[in-house]
Amino acid sequence: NASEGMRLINLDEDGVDRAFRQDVLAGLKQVPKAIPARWLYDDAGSQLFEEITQLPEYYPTRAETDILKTRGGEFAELIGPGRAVVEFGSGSSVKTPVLLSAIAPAAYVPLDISGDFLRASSAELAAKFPGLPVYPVEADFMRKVALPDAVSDMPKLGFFPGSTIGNMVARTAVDLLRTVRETLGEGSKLLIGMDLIKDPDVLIAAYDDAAGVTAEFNYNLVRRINRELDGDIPLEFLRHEARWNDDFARIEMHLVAQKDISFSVSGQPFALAQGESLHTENSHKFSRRTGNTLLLAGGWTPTHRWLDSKERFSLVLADA
Ligand code: AVI
Repeated sequence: NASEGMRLINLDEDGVDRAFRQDVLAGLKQVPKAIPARWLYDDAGSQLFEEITQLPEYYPTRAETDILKTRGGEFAELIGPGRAVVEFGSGSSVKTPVLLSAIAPAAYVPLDISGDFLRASSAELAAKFPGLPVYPVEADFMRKVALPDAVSDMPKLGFFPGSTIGNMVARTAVDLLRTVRETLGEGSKLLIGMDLIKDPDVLIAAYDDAAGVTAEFNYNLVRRINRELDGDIPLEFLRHEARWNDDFARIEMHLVAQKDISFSVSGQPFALAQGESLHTENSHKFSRRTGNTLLLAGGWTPTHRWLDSKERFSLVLADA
């Protein structure tokens, strides 16, 4: 009947919630238990990530900004003016203006899955660059995106900062790089941030800061599960842990049970034994070679590479 149909349609349209529930329930049934890192970023999580980027231990944001600020002349020479800059993610209020000032682009196209974030950051940027056409596109860039007609004849520069590529396992990262190449087309370039392998103590401090902001970022996922998926996970018995996985060259975030616990999520029962963990994020780190190999596998030929003055982070320029 009609009302039944409406209810079903409403449920179907509630796509995010369904995907969240499905990912969390599937992840809790996995061995070892793991939840995809994308669910860390609700409003509270995005706010906490912004705070993380300001922490003394979290060097990637400062290091990448340092490269952008000091190498503007080289970017201008290698990239040239008149490109449409297509940013994967809705843009940082600091990094994006530095790049745009350096290379004199013909247009700026931020892509983001969150329309609210996208509109706010696009308005801010348009105010800073009054002559620059800005065409925000609300889209999931894990799939090929149709760019606005206005930029179809312009050469493109993809900008993918922050080492966000490192939050994906290699298979997903390669799929994304190939999709990015399809979105941008032949003759385009890509400027991508890749965090570097370094002393594990430095890495662990960056993901387990003294002020406990990264721990809060991790705990926020549990709060979100409890709130949105009717869970009763006892957060007081979970401890944030940043672990260096040397075989896979990545920092992992975990929530480790301090004693045997049982709980339910969406009416389904689960348990964690003492010492068992819920794996919530990977942040892969790269060497020159592993970074280049990943780009090549994704269809991009690296041509130039820059490090910050303390050699903690890399920005790589590649050709499609
Ligand atoms: C967004 N991403 C690149 C961050 C990183 O460093 O992997 C997310 C993050 N997780 C904990 N701290 C920061």
